[in-house]
Amino acid sequence: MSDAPDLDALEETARAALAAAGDAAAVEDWRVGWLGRKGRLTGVLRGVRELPAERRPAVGAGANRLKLALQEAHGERLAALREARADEGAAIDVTLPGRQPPQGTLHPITITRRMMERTFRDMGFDVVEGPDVELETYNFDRLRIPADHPAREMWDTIWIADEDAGPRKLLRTHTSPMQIRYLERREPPIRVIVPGTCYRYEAVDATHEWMLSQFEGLVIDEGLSFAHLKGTLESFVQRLFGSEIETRFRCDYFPFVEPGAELAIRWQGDWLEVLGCGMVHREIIEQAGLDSRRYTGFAFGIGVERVAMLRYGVTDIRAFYANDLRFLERFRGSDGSA
Ligand code: FA5
Repeated sequence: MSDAPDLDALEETARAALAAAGDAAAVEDWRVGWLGRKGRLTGVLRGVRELPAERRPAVGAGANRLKLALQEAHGERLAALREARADEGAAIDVTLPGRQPPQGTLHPITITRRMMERTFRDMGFDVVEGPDVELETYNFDRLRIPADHPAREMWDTIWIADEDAGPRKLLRTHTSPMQIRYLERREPPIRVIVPGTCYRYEAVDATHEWMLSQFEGLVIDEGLSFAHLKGTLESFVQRLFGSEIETRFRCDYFPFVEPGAELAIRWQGDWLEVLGCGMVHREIIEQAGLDSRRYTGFAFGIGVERVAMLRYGVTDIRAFYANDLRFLERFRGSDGSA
């Protein structure tokens, strides 16, 4: 015949073991060890039937009460552990070192644009921008390039398909349309630059991209001559590349200037054309309602990618827009200051 179990001692042992279970896995082990099919308390309950008949009801009832109490304690322990874990997640350890998110770098063309813009601002130029989607008339006709003019072939054009029969639109092939737009709104003296992206339907090679950036320059005042044009552009180039830089002016043709020229810079033993320029054509000045005997001026269009190639020693223009991070990483730390 078995002795009646000491239920108080059992409860104390079980509760101490439960309090020592530090995580969900340990609590589960405790549950199996005490309340499972082969658990200690289950064994006690099974042993009740071997007790003398007169003791069975009291011990049986006590063991059942203990089972319920331990089941309740088990639930409470699990809830307490869950709460502690949630608190841990919410806590912020302010002593941990900060984490720096990955940082990008400025694109070399953005750096070059900013540097060029700063240089022109220092020389007293205003800065304005114009639309990338342009009307045919500003990009060509009003620059003295009518539809049947052979000079249109100088700019292979990306046209905007438009169902309407309205004026034809295109992606501007150069920033020169802003000469006309600016002259519509402003009176001389004018000294302005227009940075902007241009688009050409042309074959790409080491010095030609189909998408390029230009800086248009327009200066109109009384008494300006080709000497002012040369002086301004040489001064700009020297500020950018130093006074040792070798430059070459040659005659060139653009319908909206007369005379016209190109400026090239010595580059890897060869000449790289960086800009087109000239004295603003008399008709363009008259078209703006100005007296061309009183006002004269000059204009230029500089290729930003070409300037960037020279400045950074880049031998293939296509590298700028190929999105190769190893190339772009080289410009980390540059800030565009001249
Ligand atoms: C023009 O676009 C004229 N609008 C420039 C101008 C303005 C002349 C004002 C007179 C007065 P051109 O097509 O040559 O000209 O381009 C000017 C400059 O842009 C070039 O010297 C070159 O630096 C750059 N450029 C031209 N085409 C490309 C190209 N496909 N890829 C990269 N840069 C180019």
